[in-house]
Amino acid sequence: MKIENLINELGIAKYFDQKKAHALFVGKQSYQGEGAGIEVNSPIDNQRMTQVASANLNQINENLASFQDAFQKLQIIPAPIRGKLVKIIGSKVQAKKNALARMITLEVGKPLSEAHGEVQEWIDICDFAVGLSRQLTGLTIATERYDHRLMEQWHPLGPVLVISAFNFPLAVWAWNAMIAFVCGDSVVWKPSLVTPLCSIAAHEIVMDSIREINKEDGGFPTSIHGLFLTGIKETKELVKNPVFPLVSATGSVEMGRDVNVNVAKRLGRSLLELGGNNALIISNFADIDLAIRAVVFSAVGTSGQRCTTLRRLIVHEAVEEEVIGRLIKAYGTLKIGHPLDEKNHMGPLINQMAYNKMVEALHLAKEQGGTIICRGERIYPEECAGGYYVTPALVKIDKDALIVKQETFVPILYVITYHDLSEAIAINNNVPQGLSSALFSTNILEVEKFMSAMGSDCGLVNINVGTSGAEIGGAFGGEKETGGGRESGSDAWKNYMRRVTSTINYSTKLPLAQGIKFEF
Ligand code: UN1
Repeated sequence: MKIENLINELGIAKYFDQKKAHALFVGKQSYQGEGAGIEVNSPIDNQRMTQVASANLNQINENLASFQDAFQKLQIIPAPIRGKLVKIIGSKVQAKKNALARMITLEVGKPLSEAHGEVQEWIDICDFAVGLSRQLTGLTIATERYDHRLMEQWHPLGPVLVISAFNFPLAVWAWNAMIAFVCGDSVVWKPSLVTPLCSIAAHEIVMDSIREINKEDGGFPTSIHGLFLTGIKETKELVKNPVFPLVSATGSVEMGRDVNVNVAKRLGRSLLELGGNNALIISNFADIDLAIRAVVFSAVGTSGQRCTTLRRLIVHEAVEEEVIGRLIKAYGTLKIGHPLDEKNHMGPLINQMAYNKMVEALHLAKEQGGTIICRGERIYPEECAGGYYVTPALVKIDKDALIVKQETFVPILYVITYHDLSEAIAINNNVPQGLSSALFSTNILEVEKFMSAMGSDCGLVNINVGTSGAEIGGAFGGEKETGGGRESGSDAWKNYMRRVTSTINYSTKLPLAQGIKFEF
């Protein structure tokens, strides 16, 4: 498939038709990048697809005021009308689903079926946000004073900076941006520079949708959305800028720590979705068939490059032999190769650096006493030899090995044995991260224990379901080094608004709270 055809189909060729590609998108205005050029290589074969430019800090700073202006206009548009915009976005995404999925596969290397799933997440969050646009409700609270009313209102917050990672180039931004729009916020997006084409395509869909809604409802400034293809240094400066009351960032713990410190210094709000080091427990009461299916998808889906990827399998000693035997068999049937070929289960790693990390982690695991059950080695599928394809690794290791506490963003699954459920829960919790967790068991006592306050300490707790593949309707995120943020469904929208507590006196007296007397 030719990248040019896909660029045309997504209507973004105009951003590449000059000597330098566009890198700064401020609503319908866009500017050529004055910063360094960025090669866009496909992980499929490591071949260059195109080149884009990056925006430098001067040109970024010159344009920031637009998002503040756009926010002022957006916040007075009624929320259900803001919802109409998101409804149009959802229908345009649906119409371009195939092209968007292909672009994800080309830029990230994930299998086409998973890429379709990612676009579906964008469509789903649009549906969710449209419904939400009529449900941004606040409480009315009983007041202690006569003839008073006490209530909460939720108002738009301001321009939101969204920083997203390479592995979900559309979905994670969409969780943020679609909700932010119905909440009345403008959005500035700094995507991973590994996936610039997906982000330009997404920006274009937002612009087309604004054009369309303005034909009937009018008043939507295009600068409610901006896209900055820019580097780490520039992003660090953006994070410090008080023009963004909220910074929502997805990526490594190291990046999140930096964002957190710099946003906290100016007393802004940050929403962090960082590393996971997710475990799945297979109890002696588990339906093993079901468990094996969940384990394989959770461990090797997206080549182990989801924050929800299963990295630690905690197996009861009574079923350990059976589980390992069946996993070896299942791993042996996996097809690894070109991600556009729908018979393949697994595509490449994102780049050489990821491959190097895999080699290093396997080396350390061995050094720390691990036994390699499935080797995890580089293979060279036909037609895509330059890409970094690997077979997934399975390593039996002690629960206290240091490597098990780290998130390595590749398909390595550590297998740990346990004796009783309390021990398994302790192992589940004994890592710095706290995103996703799962228990396979048909024993209600075990299930309830795992879900209780004394159970898993993660943000996502699954029973007889793998660690990855969360639906958008729930709040997504985790505890500890995962960062504590919650995105997408449930009441995550509250992050994107400011809460006002209002007290109204409809009497002719002025009673003071707490019964205080103050007469003069
Ligand atoms: C991520 O890897 O950052 O739950 C997000 C899942 C997907 C999203 C993962 N819905 O695996």
